[in-house]
Amino acid sequence: MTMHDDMLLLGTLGTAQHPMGPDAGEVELHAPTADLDGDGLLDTRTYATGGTLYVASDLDEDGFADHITAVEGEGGFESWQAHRGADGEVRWARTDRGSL
Ligand SMILES: [Ca+2]
Repeated sequence: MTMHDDMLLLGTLGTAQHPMGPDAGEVELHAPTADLDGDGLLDTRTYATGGTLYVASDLDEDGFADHITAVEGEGGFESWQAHRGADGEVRWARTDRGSL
């Protein structure tokens, strides 16, 4: 992970100004390191910022994350899925939450 990628994510997530949520907006995914769906293409990477670990996946390979799971230091997690609305804006819907 490079500092540059960290700064890109910090610009969109994990700060008080931009918490993960319905209006988090598009999240660019650079240099994925894992193949989550097993199709042979790298689609997923993790980021740690502000005490939270984010697992971000770009399953349709458009360069933007489609799924994000955020795991907090206390073990709580939330999973989110991106949807593009008729207005072209990306919004995130929480699909799961719980505790590890
Ligand atoms: Ca995508």
